[in-house]
Amino acid sequence: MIDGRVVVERCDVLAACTEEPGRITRPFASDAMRRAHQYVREWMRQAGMTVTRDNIGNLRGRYEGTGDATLLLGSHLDSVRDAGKYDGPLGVMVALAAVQRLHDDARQLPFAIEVLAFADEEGLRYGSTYLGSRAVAGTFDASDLERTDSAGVTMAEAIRAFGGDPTRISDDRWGGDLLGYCEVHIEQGPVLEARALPVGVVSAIAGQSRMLIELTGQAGHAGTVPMDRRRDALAAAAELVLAVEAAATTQPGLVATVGMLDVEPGVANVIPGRATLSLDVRHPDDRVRIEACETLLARTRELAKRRKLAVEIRALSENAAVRCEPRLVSLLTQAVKNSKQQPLELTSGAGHDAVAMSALTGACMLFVRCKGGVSHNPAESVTAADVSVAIDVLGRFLDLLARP
Ligand code: HGY
Ligand code: MN
Ligand code: MN
Repeated sequence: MIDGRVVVERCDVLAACTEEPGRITRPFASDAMRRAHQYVREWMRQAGMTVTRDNIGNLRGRYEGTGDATLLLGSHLDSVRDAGKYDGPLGVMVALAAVQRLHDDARQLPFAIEVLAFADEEGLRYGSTYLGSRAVAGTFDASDLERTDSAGVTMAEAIRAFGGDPTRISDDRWGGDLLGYCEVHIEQGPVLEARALPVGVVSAIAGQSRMLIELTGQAGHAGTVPMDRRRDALAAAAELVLAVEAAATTQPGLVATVGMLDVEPGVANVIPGRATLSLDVRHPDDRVRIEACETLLARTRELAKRRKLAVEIRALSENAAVRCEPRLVSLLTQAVKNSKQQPLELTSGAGHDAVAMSALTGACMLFVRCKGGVSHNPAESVTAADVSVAIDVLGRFLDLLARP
């Protein structure tokens, strides 16, 4: 019977599908993604599924049932740069394992199951989030097709090169009767480990705002421009980074991060003329998040004015907080109990495809303990035993949904 050990082995296989040898980097519509699809396509086939790939580049495995409705399972196959093995792929592999068990037992449920291996949750290549799940949910923003990657390739060109038709993304929208969406994902936080629990049920997902801030001063000679005559973009960015950290530490539940900082011209003996930084702000309460963003942007404009710099702010993505569907949450909690595990409900600070899918249908999530809560880091780690629990819980969730 397929178990956590096989799932962990499969995540190892997918980890080798990378654009950067020596570390895991699997962007949207990349050759690495194409290689990952070859493995997942075969594992879907072994689980008795028919496999299709839609225009945006989601891989979809369908396991027929005796009724017309469909339950959607899944997670994403893309990664951040220098990622861990499990953020995304674990959810797809656990879903496939639950279907494999049905297939091995020649069982059909009174509903079909479709496992969605999403094309892009992280936004690494184009800065946009949830491309795959938005296409399925019917909320894909066609203007994103004009976004260009670091090599100047538009999203439309990347989709076409990957075998999709960018003019027909709307065909990817789900049409038909749905029971809901369930996503298994590593917790990416410390709670389950602290409570010594293998799995947890997600009650809500924090909202997030992501933007780019460009500060423009004046490049100059590091040896000749007096300190009081400089318009140093990096010094301004440094002040802003510390202001972001200070603002987040004063507000419970708020997290704010500057994850990317690009300096031009980036030469030791030149005063930086331009600094571009990313800003990621999150909170379970949208009002708090929006207010925090307003405060931080006002602070940005104030320091830019004081330092005689120009400032340009570009929104990258904005996602409201999402409450998981109460009926599915209670079924998933019952499945945890039926699995002889202690149930725990927790919120997610990380965003997930469940955010986008909640626009289409009721969504729920099962978290799996990960070592030290570490994620977006090659040290990401799970145990096969915990993954076996997750497969068992998901199977019991299916059984509960199948009850008349
Ligand atoms: O950033 C996030 O929350 C997710 O990992 N994309
Ligand atoms: Mn993820
Ligand atoms: Mn992630």
